[in-house]
Amino acid sequence: MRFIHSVLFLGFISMHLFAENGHQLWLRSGSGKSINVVCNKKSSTLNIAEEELKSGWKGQAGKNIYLIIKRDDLIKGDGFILSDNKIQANTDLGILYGVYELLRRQNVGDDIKFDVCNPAYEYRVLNHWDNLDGTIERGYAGNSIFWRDGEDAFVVKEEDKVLWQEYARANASIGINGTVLNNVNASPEMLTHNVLNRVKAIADILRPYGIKTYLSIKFSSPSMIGGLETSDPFDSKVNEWWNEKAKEIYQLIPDFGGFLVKANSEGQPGPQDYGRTHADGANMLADAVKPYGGVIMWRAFVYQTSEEDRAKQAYNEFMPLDGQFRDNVIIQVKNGPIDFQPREPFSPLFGAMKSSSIMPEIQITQEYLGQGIHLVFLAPMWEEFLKSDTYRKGKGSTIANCTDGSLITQKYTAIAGVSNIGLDANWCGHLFAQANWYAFGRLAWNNSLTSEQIANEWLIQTFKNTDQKSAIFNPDWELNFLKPIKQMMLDSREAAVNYMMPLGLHHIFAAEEHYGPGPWWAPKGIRKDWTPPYYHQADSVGIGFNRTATGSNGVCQYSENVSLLFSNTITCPEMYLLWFHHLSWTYKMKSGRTLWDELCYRYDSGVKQVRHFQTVWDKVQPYVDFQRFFHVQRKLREQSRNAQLWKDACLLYFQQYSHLPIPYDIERPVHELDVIIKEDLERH
Ligand code: BDP
Repeated sequence: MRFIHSVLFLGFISMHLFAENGHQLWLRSGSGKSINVVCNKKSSTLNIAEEELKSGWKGQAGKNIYLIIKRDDLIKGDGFILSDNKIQANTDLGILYGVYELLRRQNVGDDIKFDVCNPAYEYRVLNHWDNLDGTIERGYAGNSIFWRDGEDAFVVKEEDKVLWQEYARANASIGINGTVLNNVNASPEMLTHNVLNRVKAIADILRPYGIKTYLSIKFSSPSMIGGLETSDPFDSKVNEWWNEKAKEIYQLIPDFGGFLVKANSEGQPGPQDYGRTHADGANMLADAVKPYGGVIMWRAFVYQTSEEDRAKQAYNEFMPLDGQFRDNVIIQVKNGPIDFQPREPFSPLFGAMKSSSIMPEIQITQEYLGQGIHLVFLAPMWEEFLKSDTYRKGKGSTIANCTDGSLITQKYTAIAGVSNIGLDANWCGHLFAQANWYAFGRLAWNNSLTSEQIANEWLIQTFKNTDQKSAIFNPDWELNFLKPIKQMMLDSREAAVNYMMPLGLHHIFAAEEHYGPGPWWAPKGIRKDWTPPYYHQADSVGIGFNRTATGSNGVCQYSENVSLLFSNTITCPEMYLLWFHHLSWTYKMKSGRTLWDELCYRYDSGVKQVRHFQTVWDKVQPYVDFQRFFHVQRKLREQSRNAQLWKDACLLYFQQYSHLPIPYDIERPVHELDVIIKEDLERH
């Protein structure tokens, strides 16, 4: 009876907390106290800085705050020096970033003391995979905020501008300073007049917030829309076409960032179609944007043949070209050698290319991590990646150090994140997916932040009630909300790895939608390296992809220390074991269990973790408004059902090869393998 009573009581409280749809993101801190802002310059960016301070100030009422543009050698790029009553920067944008940092510290309760804050990467760029018809490739939060189909496709409406401004503000508040407005699988139409005019309209709104616009281009644009017979980078007319196109764009958008290019990858055209190299193609474009200060972000996501281990191909293609790229080309490399899997070791290109600027590309949208349904906080994955040691210059040559200019000088330092933003009221589909957008920006600014710090900041800004009147509903908020929910976020990525593909398994999804389990999925006629059996290699002996010297020898692409580490089953971290080794079902794991048993326990623990997240979330109901509470509750229920399906599907499927029992202290599968497969085939 008491229990029912308290459930009703908790329900009652949360119904009365103000409903929120999540649109305000982490910027919902409410009104501030009075403040006196003194600034030695005027500009639209500085106006924003001043307004933000005036509306969000949480410090002492009536205080004087000085915004000072004055060069200081301690400040790099758009960095700033923060102190109790002063923000100093070399640029207007530095001041704006300083203001956001000051307000964040006030909201989060961090110290505001003398601090020099410089960005880790100079270019901190979102990649939108948005199509001109408004759909988004791998988007799980509604249609594009930039593009739409129909008669009004190119009309710039008031509501568009409002949204773009909110978007710009959110990005600036976490230090993002660039955005690629369209899909890497680019339409040639992107470079036509109407579209470029709309790009200009977007750029005009983003500019005061310090966000530059970039476009993905189709390499064959000269022949597709320019009326030329070829798009060969060695053809002078083709060069001329790109030069003219660059001129046209820069006339509209003087601070245009440059082009992002996916070439000779997954069927996209590229220089190799004309017998030229990636460097030839990239250099032609680099020359076109060079006079205006533009850059080319050239993607290394290539795997042309299905004969060679896919994990080796980017390295094989790009290493011989090292040193041949113009200095305004940046090679954009996905974190792992395959494709944004729940867990991958780092791509061997990091720390290997010696004479090219290299930038990491990470995926914010959760294509392979439960999409808009699963609660998966990605900062731990990115932290793991950034801290991976390449041994490029001995121990401690982390990816972070190798890419941010601190260990190796690069002409440009940059990082890209594939966006998870769409027209959904809460921007990201899942409320907690906002934390991934937030984490990307924060890590791009400071790549040594911990996941714990980021989760802490995000949770306080997103959920804490700053409204005095609701303070009554916040007793022990830190203990009862912040602590358990932060822990849930920090555990969520490992949970997903556990119930999807533990111990180094990868790419065992059903079909191309990359959502549910499909270790069996291998339709006739499809490229082998698009099918899960290619990756898990399960047979009567064991499971895993042998990338050691006795297999594809993918390990040899890493530096010697790393290669030795991964090659040896004893030293290879268990999280990568089946990525590098094909091992027998009875192989002894560090836990003392057999590989088969360990696999079963991992899948089972993943399911248990999600079930636990449900309880954790239900318990915080008194601290969350009903709209956001029920939104997350429903998503977690679906995630639980999915996790169970992953476990059952994978264990029952692999059991056909291992012929071993699922340990008896593990809960039995509740689905039938034949039914799962049948339903899967019907769907795809
Ligand atoms: C894969 C996606 C595909 C993208 C491709 C890419 O499945 O939709 O076009 O990456 O990054 O992850 O180019």
